Amino acid sequence: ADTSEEQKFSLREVLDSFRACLSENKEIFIEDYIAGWRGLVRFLNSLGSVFSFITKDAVAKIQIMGNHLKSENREHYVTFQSMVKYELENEQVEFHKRGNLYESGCRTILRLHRGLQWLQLFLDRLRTSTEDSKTSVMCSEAYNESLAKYHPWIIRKAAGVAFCALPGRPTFFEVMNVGTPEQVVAMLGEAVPLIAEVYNITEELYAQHNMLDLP
Ligand code: 1Q0
Repeated sequence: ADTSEEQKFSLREVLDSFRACLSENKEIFIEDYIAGWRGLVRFLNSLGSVFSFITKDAVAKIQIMGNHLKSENREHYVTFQSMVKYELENEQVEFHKRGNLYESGCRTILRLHRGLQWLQLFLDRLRTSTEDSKTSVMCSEAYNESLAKYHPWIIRKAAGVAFCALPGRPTFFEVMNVGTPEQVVAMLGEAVPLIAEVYNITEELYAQHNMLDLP
């Protein structure tokens, strides 16, 4: 097959990864979750270099998790649940102050998890939007309800600038590479509850272990 075609983003494959990350007994597979994030980053990068300060941090976190997946401890980094158990038992989680465990899987996933909440809110707005809705407005509303509360002023400011560079809804739908606007909306109708489920399971796991504020 033509490789340029293979590398083309499609929301479908991101959706497939997030679907595959959910196990039957509601555990979350790290490898598929990270694959979902790789697809999202690829999408955002295809929209232009204004977003590279956003993707840079996401890529760094994907890389940290990739290292865990390849490490000698990889047997513990299969699901979020096994990772949490392993890192807690081996004192690999810092609860009060950021120290030298910057590469802890738990704190790293927590950052992506907060990003997933933004995604869920944004995609839901996109799903219910009309032709003349502004992506930048939907994006910043979703951001203000999620990630913004964890970011200092300077990042919020820079994020606001980046949002203004987002393409309009028609272009956005096209780049998603799913089909007609109706097909995009149908796909989003599938994506939103799925992402919400992944988000809710993670949120509950982190809450159980008092890990929602890891530094
Ligand atoms: C389309 C625009 C996407 C905007 C997403 C919100 C971006 C918020 C701005 C994030 C700035 C990141 C700068 C660094 C932040 C870190 O300090 C922070 C904390 O980490 P640490 O190690 O310092 O404690 N990191 C984070 O908060 C991580 C945030 C990750 C969010 C990355 C979101 C990237 C999303 C990409 C997907 C876009 C797909 C759009 C639509 C998809 C349609 C199929």
